[in-house]
Amino acid sequence: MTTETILIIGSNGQIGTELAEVLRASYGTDNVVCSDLKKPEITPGPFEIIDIMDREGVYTIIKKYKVTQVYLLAAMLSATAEKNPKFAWDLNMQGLFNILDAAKEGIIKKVYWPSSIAVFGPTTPSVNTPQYTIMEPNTIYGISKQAGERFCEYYFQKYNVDVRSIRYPGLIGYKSAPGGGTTDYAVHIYHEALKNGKYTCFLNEKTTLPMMYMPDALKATISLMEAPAEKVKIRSSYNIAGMSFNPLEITEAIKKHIPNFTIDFAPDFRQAIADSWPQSINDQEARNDWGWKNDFDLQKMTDDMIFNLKKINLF
Ligand code: NAD
Ligand code: AKB
Repeated sequence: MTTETILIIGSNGQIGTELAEVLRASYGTDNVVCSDLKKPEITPGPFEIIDIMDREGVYTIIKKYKVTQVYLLAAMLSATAEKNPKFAWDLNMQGLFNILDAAKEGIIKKVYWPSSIAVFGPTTPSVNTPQYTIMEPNTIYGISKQAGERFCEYYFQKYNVDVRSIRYPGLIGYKSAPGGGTTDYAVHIYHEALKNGKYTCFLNEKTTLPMMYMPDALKATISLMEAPAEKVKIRSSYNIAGMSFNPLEITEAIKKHIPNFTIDFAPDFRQAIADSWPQSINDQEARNDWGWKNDFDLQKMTDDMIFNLKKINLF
């Protein structure tokens, strides 16, 4: 029987919706408490309204459930953050401090906090980007993630806080909607392909970005959290890679199922964000340290996305 009680903060979002399912399947429904700013219509297990900015409120819920691990997913993503940089910085940083401090004070044992490929910037080598390299992000989201990584490592070194983190690429899944990122097109494209047979992409055709199918991201997250502490050698955040593609390549993969599917392009402000990010990621450290290995490439993900979206939405 598990002795862990897990709190997911930001559980209504793209990752949280799916992470709650897999954590509950493995740790038991009642041992995983979900939380967000609003209560969703369906709550298959314990749910609490939490504003991550409200330190007292967060501590009250942690104590109420005797929480041992927190997965902190509440944040503002790259595209939305550019529209409200000050608020994004406050949310992304204060939220992290509230949880790192709870761990420092010993009221929780383990923290998961996701970083992003957005920590890299235009001066980073963009192909096969290594774990350790130049990092000069020029988006507020990337700046907050880079600062967050530095604080995670600092709290580990100074206060022995067991914090673990992954630099996710753009995540793609069929169970939940993306929440305001630059890579969101790679989810929308499947829905539009099935609904309308065409899609207008907000990035140009040559924009190659690192991406990952949600089952791989969930597998990585849980493997890292369950790895023995001595195997987690990086306490800032780990590079992980799944696949890399541009809008034309995902179009070709979709056309294997929907031959008449067409795409056109109307790049907007998100193009500059995408242009500042790497095209592909080197994840050797994650593979060596805790055995990370992806399962999905572009075509395998596309086959699964289309199969499941058809099943769910009856397109
Ligand atoms: P999302 O925007 O879909 O979900 C975030 C959730 O946080 C939302 O449900 C929102 O209501 C909640 N939230 C916002 N403000 C809050 C507050 N003050 N208190 C409590 N909850 C609040 O985001 P996501 O895609 O699920 O991402 C989760 C984390 O993973 C973020 O840190 C994000 O930066 C990171 N990440 C995501 C991706 C991706 O492609 N989805 C890639 C890299 C990193
Ligand atoms: C975004 O586009 O903001 C996210 C990310 C890669 O961090 N999907």
